[in-house]
Amino acid sequence: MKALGRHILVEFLNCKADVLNDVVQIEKAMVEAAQIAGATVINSTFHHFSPYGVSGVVVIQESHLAIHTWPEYRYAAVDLFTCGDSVDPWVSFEFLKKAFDASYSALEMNRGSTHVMKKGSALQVKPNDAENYDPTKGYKINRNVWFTDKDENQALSLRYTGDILFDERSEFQRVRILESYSYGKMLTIDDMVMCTEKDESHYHEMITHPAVQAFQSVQGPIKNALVIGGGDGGTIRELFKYKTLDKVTMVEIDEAVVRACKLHLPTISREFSNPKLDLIIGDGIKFIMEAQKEAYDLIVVDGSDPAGPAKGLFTKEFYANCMKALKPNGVLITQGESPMFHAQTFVELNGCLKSVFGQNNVHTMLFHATTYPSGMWSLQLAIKGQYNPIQDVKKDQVQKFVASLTGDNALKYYNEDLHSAAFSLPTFVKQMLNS
Ligand code: SPD
Repeated sequence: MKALGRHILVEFLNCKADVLNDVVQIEKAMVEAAQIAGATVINSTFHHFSPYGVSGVVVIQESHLAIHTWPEYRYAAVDLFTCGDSVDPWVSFEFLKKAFDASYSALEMNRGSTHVMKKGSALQVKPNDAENYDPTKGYKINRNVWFTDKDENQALSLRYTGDILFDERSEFQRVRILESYSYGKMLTIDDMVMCTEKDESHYHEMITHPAVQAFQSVQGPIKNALVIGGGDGGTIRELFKYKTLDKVTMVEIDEAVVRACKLHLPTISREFSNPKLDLIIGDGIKFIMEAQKEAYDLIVVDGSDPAGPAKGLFTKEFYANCMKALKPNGVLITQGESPMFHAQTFVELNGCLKSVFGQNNVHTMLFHATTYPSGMWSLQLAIKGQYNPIQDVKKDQVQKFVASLTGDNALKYYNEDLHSAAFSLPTFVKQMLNS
């Protein structure tokens, strides 16, 4: 190509009027149009005008897609501007034509024809090194960038420096490590925050210690644990604070997550070298289907949200298999999503676990997940036995354990008071679970 970019000016005519006035649908279509063409979406902003019309832009790593609609004329003016060879703007065009059910006229222009320009040296323009991407170093976007974890109506955004330390599309998902301004490095999967250096302790301590402490109060030292997911290594780091463990088996589906975290998040992933760890890169759902009966004291389900490969971690079949693989008095703990952000999944997962483990054997905990949407996150603790993780826990034992951890091992979130506090639920959450 003898130009820096390709710019298609499109007149979409005879479009569906209701679509052209629906800001949510338009934004979704424009973002998908970018993604389907292989572009990397940086951000999008869309606005609805009263009474009719939508304007918006999707900023992509390779330039932008923009739209202005006049629903009363069933008309949309669209700009599809891409740079480089990796993205074909006509793929976005085809997608939008279908989405708006439109007829069209379109004109393609080359932008920045190189034969009329000379590359200057005086400006010292810093190259974007994304094209020479090296997973040990990453690359930088020289822009003002936000990472946004959102659904259609709510979002949590963290501003990051533009340093993208790791960025790979694995067989399952897009795995990135970004440098944020306020929370240190963060692991993201697709468009969701998985953990950040600053607040990962909240999640990893709470998904581990309440369950182990409850188990140990009744059954004695923990020996054998299984982690499904947990590819960043934070959960096994917490587990290996129990020296009585003979073995921890961890089944993570995506080796890219483990590799990324070993490279860039050493404080989280430091126990991957522990000789008591049996790390299996494979499907946890299949693993548990074939697992030995009554093998584990503890099963931790440290998965992602119920989209992509983690979907199967929210089913009755999966938990029935977990129940079989637990020893008598064994404990299962799973991340339970947010009562505010994923109300339905939160309630359904609790019901699903009760149907497997029994109505009185499933206990909900809440904790502060400051970088997950809504900031309010849950864990579900299920017991294969007849004891209670709050009343039967030996508080002095918890206190002793917490006090014994010093230096790098010291806990930042969990303690003996929080053990029972985490099970105290706000009224609206109790009502959600009883309805
Ligand atoms: N929305 C985020 C839910 C992610 C739960 N798992 C995080 C992995 C941390 N080990």
